[in-house]
Order: sequence, then structure tokens, then C-alpha cells
Amino acid sequence: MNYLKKFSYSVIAVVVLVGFTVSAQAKEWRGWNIHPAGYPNTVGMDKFAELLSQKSGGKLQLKMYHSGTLGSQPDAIEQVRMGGLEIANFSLGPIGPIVPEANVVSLPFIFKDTNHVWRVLEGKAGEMINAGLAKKGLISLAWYDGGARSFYNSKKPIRTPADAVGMKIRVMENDLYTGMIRALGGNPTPMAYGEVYQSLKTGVVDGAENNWPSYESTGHYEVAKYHSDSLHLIIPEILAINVGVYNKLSAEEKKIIKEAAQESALLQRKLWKEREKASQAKVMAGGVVANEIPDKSAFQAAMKPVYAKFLADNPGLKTLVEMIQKTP
Ligand code: GTR
Repeated sequence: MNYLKKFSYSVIAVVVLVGFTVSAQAKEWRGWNIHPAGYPNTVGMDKFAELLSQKSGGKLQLKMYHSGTLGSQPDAIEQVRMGGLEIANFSLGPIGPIVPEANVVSLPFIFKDTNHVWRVLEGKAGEMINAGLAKKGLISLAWYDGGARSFYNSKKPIRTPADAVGMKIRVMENDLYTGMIRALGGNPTPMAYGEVYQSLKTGVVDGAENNWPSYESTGHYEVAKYHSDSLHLIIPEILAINVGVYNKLSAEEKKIIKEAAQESALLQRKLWKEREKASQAKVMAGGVVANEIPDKSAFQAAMKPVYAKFLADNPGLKTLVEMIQKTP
């Protein structure tokens, strides 16, 4: 063997050895996200992955799978709870049926605005929600902005609850949302996010409800051009990690992961504000007919039975609901 060959063999050996040692020590996680490239949550999760690697000197690695490629949201929630997937960004909406404490955020009109959401989540109510999530396998690392959701449909503007009577409206899988649509006199259709565009297009449903960025990024505005500013739900989004994975981390790793999550949330929230405006402008330019609902009291009054049923089913959550309502 000549010198050059010998030299290159030993270089290869060293590289292989180093490679093995790094991968033996590194934790490699898989992350789920439903949104496409460029969406604030997608950028936020990529930033989270980058910060994790940076702050841990490469020991904490997260490979993100965007656009729901690893499955629907209800399935992914189960996966993260059971440890099949380690990390995800979820809406609290579809988590509600599993974690009753987290379901209070899905009571229509419970929040005044996004800042109210942050005040609640940073206080005692937030602690109770986090404890409920942890009991069901999900540790909350940070909160992302999910904006306010409004109705849109392919038929006509909704100005009063009477306009929604008889309308087939897609909702996320959560009994609170089917109750909400029934209370308005509509027909709720729970359905996975990825199926909504086609269902609106073919008339399987007349309408749906979401925030401006999702209304735009999914193309729903192309097939449901009447947008009515009901702002009936303001649902926070969680950056969650499986409880077993989290509990095995060292104190130093827990600190790193929390910091990275919080930093990514600040970025997501900033991008969210920008995207809300940009999405609204884009859909309006695309021919959307939007109406405001300056007085929402008729919609709020219609939600009384939804609250009554929720409290009858979950008497233990009365304090939490009141705590949120009383948070200034
Ligand atoms: C979006 C949310 C998604 C998903 C979706 C839906 O606003 O970010 O996680 O919940 O709504 O309506 O299914």
C-alpha cells in the first residue's frame, strides 16, 4: 500500500468513527407540521430546529416534516402522545377532545383578542391547561399565534345567525365546534383539513371557518368567496413534545429546548401579524367579498347552549372557564 492510499484510508476511518460517535450521542427527532413552506408556523418550526442544533452543539437534531406529510392532525396528536413522533405544532382545537382543560379555549368568543390569550396562558389558567396536557402525554414548550377564525362560504355573506341556517359548514374534529354550528342552525361537517378545498369546490360543504393565513394558503378563498368577520374562535397553537422524551432530557437540554421554542415563538408571532395582513390583501385582490359583523352579540347569545352543555359535561372546569373570563 502506498503512502497516499494509507493516508486516505485512515482519513476515512477517522471520519466514520467521528460520524458514529456524533450519531450515537445525538438525539434525532421527527417533527410534524400541517402548513406549507413560507407559512409563519413552518418558518417558526424550522427556526426551532436550527436553534436546537445550534444551542446543543449538534446534539439535539430535529427533522421537520411540513405540509402534513406525516398524516392528519388528529393522527399526529396520537403519535406525539404515544411517542411515535417526538415534536409537533398543533392547534389546541383538535387536542380539546383528549384534554378537557385544553378544550376551554375552544368555547366560542371566550377570548377578547390575542393579547388576552397570552395573558391567560401565562397565568394560573395556563398552568392548569399545561397540567392537563402533560397528563395526556404532551409537554407545552411554547405558544404560537393561531389568529382569530371567521366563517366563509360559497353562497352568501353571513351577517346574522339566521344567514347560517341550513348551511353545511366544515369544522375541525371537536364536539364543541359541531355544537357551535348547530346552535347557529347550520349543519356541521367534521373533516380533515386536507379535504376541505375539494369539499368546498364540489359542494360537499358550503363553507368552513379559519384565520386569514389558512383561508389564503389552502386556496379556500378561490372556492368560498364570501368571508364574514365573525372572529368566533381565537385558538392558540402549541409547540409540543412527547412527555417521555422530555422527561429523559438533562436539565441543560430542557433549558436549551425551552429557549429555542420560546425564540421560535417570538419569530412566529411576528411573522403571523405580517401574514394576516398579507393574506387578507391577497384574497381581497383575488375577488373575495368580505363583510364585517360590527355587532356580534346575536352570535354570542346563540352560544349559550354550547357553554351550558360543556359545563354540564365538565363540571370540574367551571373555575377554569371563569378564570379565563375574568382575566382582564
Ligand atoms: C389552522 C390550524 C391547523 C388546523 C386547521 C384546520 O388554522 O393552524 O393546525 O387546525 O386550521 O382548520 O384544521
